[in-house]
Amino acid sequence: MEIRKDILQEQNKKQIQDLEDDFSRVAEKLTKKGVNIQGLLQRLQDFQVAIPSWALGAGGTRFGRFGFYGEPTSLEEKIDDIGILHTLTKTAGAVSLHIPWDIPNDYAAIKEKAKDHGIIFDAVNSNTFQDQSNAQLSYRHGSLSSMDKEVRQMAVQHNNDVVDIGEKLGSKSLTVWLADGTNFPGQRDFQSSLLNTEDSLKKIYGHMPDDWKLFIEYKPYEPNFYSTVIQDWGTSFMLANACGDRAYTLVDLGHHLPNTNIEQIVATLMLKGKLGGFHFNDSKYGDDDLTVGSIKPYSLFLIFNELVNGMERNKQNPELAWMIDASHNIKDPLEDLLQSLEAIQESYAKAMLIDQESLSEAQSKGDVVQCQEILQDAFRTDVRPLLAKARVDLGGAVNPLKTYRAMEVRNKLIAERGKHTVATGL
Ligand code: PSV
Ligand code: MN
Ligand code: MN
Repeated sequence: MEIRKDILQEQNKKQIQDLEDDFSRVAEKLTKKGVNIQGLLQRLQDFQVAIPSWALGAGGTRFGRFGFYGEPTSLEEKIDDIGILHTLTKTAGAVSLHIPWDIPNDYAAIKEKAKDHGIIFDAVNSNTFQDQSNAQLSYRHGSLSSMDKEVRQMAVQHNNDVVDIGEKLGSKSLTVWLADGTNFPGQRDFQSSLLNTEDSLKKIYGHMPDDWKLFIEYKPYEPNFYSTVIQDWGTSFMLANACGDRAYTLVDLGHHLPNTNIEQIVATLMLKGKLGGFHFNDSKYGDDDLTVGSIKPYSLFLIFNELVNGMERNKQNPELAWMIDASHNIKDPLEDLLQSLEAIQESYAKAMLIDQESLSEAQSKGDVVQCQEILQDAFRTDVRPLLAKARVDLGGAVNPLKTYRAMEVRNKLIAERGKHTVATGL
């Protein structure tokens, strides 16, 4: 299934006049406020978000899985799905693979396919939260943190293998998310678990090529419910520092206890030059992995404010690896990802509209009311015509979701792949 450019343009034609009208209105208003519209469009066009291979099928819950129809069953088909997203949005130009789910059969062919779609290979993810069918040992009692040296060695070796696979594809980073932890007090010694983890991560870091980065993800709970070895940003930060300059903390929006001030964590990590990766999703309670911006759009905007600010101010922080980390069992996964991509760009655009100069002035005067006015003025701006303009200028769709539906993409995928296909993933 391919999005034909001529059909896309046909769809665009029906909506282009409305877009031009809406765009001129916002652009005129913002220009009067001193916004550089061309610069803003350029930044939107440059912003590429990796799609995780596991988000292309319907995700499971702890209680079961309702598959979605026409899911991709091979890495090739997953890349094709991302190709669909990228053609429509022009902002999904990367894929993040999860090994062993996505081991390529033919490296040259898969690279060629990705290239054809304009997709690069972003961070590769390792998996030590499941036992593989041919495994000699089990991760039941932990992986990189295990008390058993041989289990730790197996987990380190797996991560090294993932790096080698990523290397062949042109990836430049490894993301480690550890499920290691305990369900009951007294189950394991905290200090030994942490020391073992540090030691294992250092070994993996040592195996990475010199131009690679290591991203260390944290999460307070789940799958373990009493303790998690890398439970918070402080632990991740500490481990990253222990590994070296090219090790960073990765913030996943869903990996915080309710009401955590994520924007402040972002600011602190960027100040220290240690924020390396970012996983977008939304949640009400925990690691819900819901559509970006569907529950707390204002929080996302405040987080983006710190990200934009940090990208400007903290040159000590590297360029970030952006990824959507979501997975559903209800929506069409591609429609969901289109919604997430739009929400990300929307928040990014709004954050770029914040009048930072006036904000600092109001802050220095202690004018709290004005500070809030400045933030909310940006947040309340309807930036959707700017996003549409940015992608249309690159050949994307005026309205990706509308076009996806008008083209009956899912039905075509079902016709090609069959109805009851199941993608590998979470
Ligand atoms: C598990 O919480 C998780 O959602 C992490 O966020 C990882 O990034 C992802 O799975 C893939 O391993
Ligand atoms: Mn994640
Ligand atoms: Mn997660």
